[in-house]
Amino acid sequence: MRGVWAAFAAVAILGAGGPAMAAQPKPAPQAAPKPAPFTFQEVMIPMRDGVKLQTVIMAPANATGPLPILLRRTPYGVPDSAYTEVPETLKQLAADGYIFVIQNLRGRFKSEGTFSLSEDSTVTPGQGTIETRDAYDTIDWLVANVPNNNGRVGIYGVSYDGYTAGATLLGPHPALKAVSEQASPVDQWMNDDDHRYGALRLSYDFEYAVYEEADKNANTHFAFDKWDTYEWYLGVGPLSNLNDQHLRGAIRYWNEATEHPDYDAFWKSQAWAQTLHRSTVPNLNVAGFWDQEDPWGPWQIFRHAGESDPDHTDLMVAGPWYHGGWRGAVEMLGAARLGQDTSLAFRRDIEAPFFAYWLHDKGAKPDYAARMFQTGSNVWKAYAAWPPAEAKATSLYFHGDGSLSFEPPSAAETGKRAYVSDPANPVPYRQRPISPTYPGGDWRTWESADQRFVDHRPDVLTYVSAPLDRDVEVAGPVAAELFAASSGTDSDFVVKLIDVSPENAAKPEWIADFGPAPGQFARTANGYELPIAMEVRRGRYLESYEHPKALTPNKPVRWDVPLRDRDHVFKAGHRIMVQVQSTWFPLIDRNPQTFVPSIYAAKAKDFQAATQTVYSTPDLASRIILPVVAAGS
Ligand code: PG9
Repeated sequence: MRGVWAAFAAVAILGAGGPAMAAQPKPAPQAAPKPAPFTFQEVMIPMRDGVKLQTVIMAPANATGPLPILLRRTPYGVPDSAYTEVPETLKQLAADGYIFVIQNLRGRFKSEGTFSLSEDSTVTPGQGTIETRDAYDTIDWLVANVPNNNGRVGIYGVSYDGYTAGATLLGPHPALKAVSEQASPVDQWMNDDDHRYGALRLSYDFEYAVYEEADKNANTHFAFDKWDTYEWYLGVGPLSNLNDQHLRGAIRYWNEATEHPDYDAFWKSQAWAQTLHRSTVPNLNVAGFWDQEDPWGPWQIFRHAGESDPDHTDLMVAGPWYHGGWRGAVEMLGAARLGQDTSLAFRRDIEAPFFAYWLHDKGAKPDYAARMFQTGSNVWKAYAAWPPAEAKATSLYFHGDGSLSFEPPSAAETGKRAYVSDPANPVPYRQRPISPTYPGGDWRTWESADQRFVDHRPDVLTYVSAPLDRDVEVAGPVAAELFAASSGTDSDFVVKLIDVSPENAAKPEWIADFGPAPGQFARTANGYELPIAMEVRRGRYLESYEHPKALTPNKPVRWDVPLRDRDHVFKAGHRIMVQVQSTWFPLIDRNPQTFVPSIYAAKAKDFQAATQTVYSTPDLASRIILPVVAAGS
């Protein structure tokens, strides 16, 4: 999420004065400078153990009475001067009047203490995490020391900042009245940034560990000597070479991740949301359906806090967003126009009213359990409960001829299809060249990229339906149940659920400057293969996350692939597609396809090609399970 906050920092730095200029002709008289919208103060706030945290306080310069405090806690750095104008992404909140407080986490930048990614989310029973306690102490100090505050505090933030917001729910200060965690991770082995059900998110985990832990005073990009990281990671060979040849043991989080391949106490002690069992403070949980980093955590927090929520203060919002997209201006998804700035709508109609109600006594208490921007139909929906009761689990079956239909396979059909998965030639997760994660700027939208770029590969199986004769509305948790075998003793299966636009759906259009990378991207909706859900499962963890087990070669078994919550309409005339593959590189590290005690210690000889077979017989009926809302319900 660093992009959005980095932009804030850039505004602040430019506001502080640009480079020295050579002598210039006398400037023409200028209009008087606009009054600064915020006052600025930097303080070091003491925590209970004496560690002091660098904190900036920006109060509206024109405040006429006491205001609530909106806190954001971050590992990415705080502004070094006041916003010279209200950032676009805060305008809707700022209109109600807040004292904005931003704090660096312990061990980051000028904040004292040490920072470790793993220790930071480790739970101490009964006390939450370090961030639960530091937020408590910070709020205690703020309400006692910030002039003209009204005694109420809200906390919000995206991603890491979202985690620090979410962790307050484990032990909130009495002055904390509203929390909006946005894209918070909750369990880095099970899902989100670092792994997916134990499969390592290689490029993200490696590059983020360096980003955060290489230097206390900076966010550090690993210095690749190739722009196409697909080629770079492939050239590294077995994963142990990353430490042997590059990091040399200097990055603690990378060492820990590779020393703990399985779901052991190290990871379980960081699964902080498992200890949340009630809605302690009104909480607005926000997720992006196309979030390429933390799409899963907010749903877990919503579900855990919802275990006891008598006052209906546990809320869920999701929309057509990449990681943090709701703080940007998302008007498109892939090649589809959404008909509005969905991010602005969220901030104006959902986020600002949520905080205004709990911190200003303004407006009405939110009366929904969930708000979703439903894609396909492209409308905002309000749900009294999530998942909606009217959605019924409906099977979409694979067939041996490559088709997909709501009819189960018959005994007369060819009941299987196969391909060879070769770790020496893995399927790229997005079109090459695959730039380094953050600096390239194209990382944030890869999950909505057209999947035609892999259609031609012999190691990608495609199943596709006939054009739909009616809309298929899907609202709730989606899953795949794959019956598949590998000739190896370990293996991965990746399942992608795709919405295929009809040909001639729209005139080809050129969209200038989509994203921060300069240049133009040609995009057309015609035949666009838009991923709706994608996930990976690793064979060694099918039976147990704690105790990996070898697969029996060529024996078909069931692969349950959770595809998370969705709210999407496959429109009449569109087709539904599924792609199945066994590599997704370098997003996911290569499975050697030979069972070894730890993949992170696998040797070059362990990486072997394997024949992968996907079944679609009456007994081994591979399917996607869709929560379909019946027309008219
Ligand atoms: N996805 C980032 C992150 C959060 C928490 C832990 C590790 C990484 C982020 O954008 O902050």
